[in-house]
Amino acid sequence: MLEALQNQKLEAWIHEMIELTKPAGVHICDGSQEEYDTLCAQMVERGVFTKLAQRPNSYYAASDPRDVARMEKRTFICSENEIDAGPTNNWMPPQEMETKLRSLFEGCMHGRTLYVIPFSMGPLGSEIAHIGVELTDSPYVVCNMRIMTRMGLEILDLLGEEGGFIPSIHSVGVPLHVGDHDVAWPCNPEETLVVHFPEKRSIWSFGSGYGGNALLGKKCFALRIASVMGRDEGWLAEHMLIVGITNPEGKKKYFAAAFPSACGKTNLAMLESKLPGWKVECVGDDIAWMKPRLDGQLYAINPEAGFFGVAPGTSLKSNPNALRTCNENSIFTNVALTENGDVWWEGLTETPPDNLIDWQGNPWDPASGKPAAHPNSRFTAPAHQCPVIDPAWEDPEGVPISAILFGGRRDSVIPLVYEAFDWNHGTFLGATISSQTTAAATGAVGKLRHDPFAMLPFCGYNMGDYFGHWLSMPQYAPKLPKIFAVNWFQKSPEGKYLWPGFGDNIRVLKWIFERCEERAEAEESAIGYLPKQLDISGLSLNLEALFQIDKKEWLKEVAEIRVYFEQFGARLPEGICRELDALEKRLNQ
Ligand code: SAT
Ligand code: MN
Repeated sequence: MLEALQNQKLEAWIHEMIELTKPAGVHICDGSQEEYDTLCAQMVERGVFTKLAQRPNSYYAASDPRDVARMEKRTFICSENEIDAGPTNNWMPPQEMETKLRSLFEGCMHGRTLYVIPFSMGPLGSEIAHIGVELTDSPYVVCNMRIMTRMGLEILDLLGEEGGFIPSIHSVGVPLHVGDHDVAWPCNPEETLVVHFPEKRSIWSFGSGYGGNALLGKKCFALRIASVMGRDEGWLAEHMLIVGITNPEGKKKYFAAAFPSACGKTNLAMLESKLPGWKVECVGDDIAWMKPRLDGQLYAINPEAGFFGVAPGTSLKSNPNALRTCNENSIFTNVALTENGDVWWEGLTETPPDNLIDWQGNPWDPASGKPAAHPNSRFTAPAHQCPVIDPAWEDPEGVPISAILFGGRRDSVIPLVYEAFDWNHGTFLGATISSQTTAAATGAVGKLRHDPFAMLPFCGYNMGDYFGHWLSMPQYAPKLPKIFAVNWFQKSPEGKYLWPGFGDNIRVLKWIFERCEERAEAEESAIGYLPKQLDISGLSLNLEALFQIDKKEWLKEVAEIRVYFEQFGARLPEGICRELDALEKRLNQ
C-alpha cells in the first residue's frame, strides 16, 4: 500500500514510524464518504460511537473522564534553545525530549491500525494554505480530522514527489496485546505529552484523544508550528475568527477577532444581526492565517474546514446558526444523550428533557448539581453546513482584513469597545489581553490570567519575539487593518451583565465598520478612541457604565502589566515598553 506514495520523504518517515510504533496494520486515508462511514460503523460496533437517531449521519462519543480538555502543563515547545520557547511555554532540550518520545512511542500502536491522514490546512492549492500529514492510531481522530480539514488522496497528488509537509504523529498510548480488552476511549493521562519541534517543524502527541491534543492540524500545526512559519516568512497565524460584515448599502468588509478559548468566538463568527440591513457571514471561527499581498493588505484564510465548537451555552437564542450547522454529519463529544437518540447540553433548552444520560454514560440526576454535559463538550461539524458561511470562505486568495478585534472575558475595567491609536498601540492591546479562564483547558475556571493575543497556549516561540513580529508587520504589509479592543462581559456590582451580547454585538461591529470608512466619530481618551455614538436603538442600558474608564483601576492594570512583562526580559520589544509608558503617562495627565 505504501508504494502508492510518490513522496520519498513521506514514505521514509512513515516507514520509520511504523518500525517505531509497530501497528498491526496501516491504512492510508482516501478521505471518501465510504471510508468515513465504514470507520463510524466500526466504532459503533465497538461502543466508541452511538449513532444518533435524530440527526442524520451523526454520532455521539464519550471520552474517558480524565481526558476532557487541552493539557497545557503537558504541552511543550522544544526549540534548540530554551529562550526561543520563552517563559510562557514548557520546554525541554529537544534531544532529551526525542529520546523520551521514542521510548513512549516504541511499540505503542501494537494491536492497533496506524492511519495515515494527508490533509491541507486551507483551500487546496491556495498560496496561503499548507499541507500536513498526521499518523494516528485513533479512528475517532480520523473521523474528526475529515470534518476539520481537507483530507484525502488529492493531498498526496498535490504533494507530488518533492512537496513539503508538516509531519505529525499521534497515539492514544495504549498498545493492545493478545488477550487485552480495548476500552471505548483509550488514553494514557499519566504519560500525556503534546510536543512541538519548531526548528524541525514536527509534532508528536501521546496519551490523549481529545480535541486540540489529538487533532493535530488544529492548535498544534495551524497555531504553534504555523506561528513559527509566519515569523520566519513574514505572515501571521492567529487564534482568530474571521467574519464578513455587509452594511445596508451592500458594502462588505472582513474582520478578524482574537478571544481566548470558550469566550464566544463561534457565537460572534455566526452572529445573527439585531440591526436591520446588517449581515454577518462566517469565514472561520477559530484560526486565521493572514498573509500580505502585493496591494499591501493582509488577506486571511480559515485553515480549517469544520468547527470544533463548545456545546454548552449554544442555543437557538445564542447561536442558531451553529445549531443548524450540526443538524447532520456531525460528531458530539461529552454532551448528554436524550431518550430518543438526540443530544443535549446545558443551555440548549431552558428545561432539560427527562431521562437524560450524562456525558459519563450514567442516568442524569438534575438534583445532583453536576452538569449533564461536560463544560468543555464539543460538536464537530462541517463548515459548509453553516447557513451563514461566507461565499468567499474557500477562496484560495483569502479575504482582505479591514479590522482586527482583541477581546477577553473581563467583568470590569475594560470598556465595551475602543480603538487603538495606531498599529503599535494595537499590538500593545493584543499583548495585554487578560481573561477569566474557562473549561477549555484543564485547571481552575474563572481565574484572571494574561492571555496575550489569546495565543498564550498556542504560540510556538518566545512570546516577546512574537510581539516583535507583530510590530514588524508594517514592513510586509503597509496597509494594515485598524485594531480594536472589545469586552462583552462587563458586569454590574450585582453581577448582572451590562451588555446583552450575542446578536446585539452587531452594534459594536457597526461602529467598527464605520470607523474603517472614517464615517463614525470617536473621542480620544487615555486608553484609545472611544465611540462618540453607538447605535443602541431599541435597547435600554447604561452606556455610561459600559464606557466608564476608572483611572485608578487602569493604573493598577498598568502596574500589573509591568510585572507580567518582566518575565520577557530582553526579549520584550522596545516598542511595547514605549506603549506601556505612554499609557501610564496619559492616565496620569
Ligand atoms: O484546543 S481545542 O481544539 O481542544 C479547543 C480550544 O481550546 O479552543
Ligand atoms: Mn480556539
